[in-house]
Amino acid sequence: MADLAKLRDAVMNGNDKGAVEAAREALAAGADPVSLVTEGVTPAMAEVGRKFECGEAFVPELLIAARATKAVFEILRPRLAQQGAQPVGRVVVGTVKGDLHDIGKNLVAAMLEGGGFEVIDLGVNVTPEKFVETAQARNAQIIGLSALLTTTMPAMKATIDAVAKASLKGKVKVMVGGAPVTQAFADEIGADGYGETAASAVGVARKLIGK
Ligand code: B1M
Repeated sequence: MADLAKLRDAVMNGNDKGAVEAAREALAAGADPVSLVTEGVTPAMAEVGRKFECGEAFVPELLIAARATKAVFEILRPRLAQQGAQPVGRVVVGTVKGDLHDIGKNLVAAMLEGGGFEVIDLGVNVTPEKFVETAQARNAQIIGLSALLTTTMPAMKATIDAVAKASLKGKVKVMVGGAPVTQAFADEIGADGYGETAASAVGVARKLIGK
């Protein structure tokens, strides 16, 4: 049984080299790459977020923890992808226009890859038009939108409207998530699916394409 406490501590302390080393050790000890996400990186980032909200951590701590998370994902991504043989579907993911938060979105992208999806990650601050153009050009079945700010949640509705305007409604399903997003909001804006966590996003995406 791999010890993921070292990974969690390294991510929380923003120690990117230590986090990569702990991740490599856990993988060498036989840990499932998905468990490094669900039991390592995710709870560590949740704790950093909690400390920030209590005034026990500040922006620099958040940024170095995010950097450590990214470093771990560089080595996890290919392993997560390896777990699924044929892609079950293709998803375009990104953080919506005006929003620069990408930690949750990166976790979702990695979990989807681990769940067998081919993921096209457009990054942050993505316009509705860019989501639609990419989904069309790459023949994706799902667009996955992440938002962390209440002020950027309307960009989710704008993206759903852009999908409809391009006559893709029903052909390309839109799935939404992020801390301020709820099932009720997803229903209100006409999203096809809502994922509360990165782990649950995989099941939602599979359901959307009938897999
Ligand atoms: Co910002 N920030 N931030 N921030 N930040 C929040 C979101 C905030 C709640 C903090 C607070 O004030 N309490 C607040 C928003 C308030 C609101 O809108 N009501 C806030 C603010 C105000 C801001 C700025 C405006 C601050 C400023 O400049 N004055 C600014 C905005 C910049 C911008 O985007 N334009 C800003 C900036 C930043 C940093 C750059 C410093 C940094 C981001 C670094 C980065 O992402 N690279 C940052 C951070 C880290 C946070 C907090 C502390 C943590 C967010 C996070 O990464 N959580 C956050 C407070 C908090 O949430 N505790 C806060 C961990 C992550 C794993 O969770 O993203 O929720 P989350 O993802 C989860 C689920 O939501 C779900 O899966 C993930 C894992 O289970 N999920 C999906 C996410 N997307 C999904 C998509 C799906 C399905 C599931 O389907 C497609």
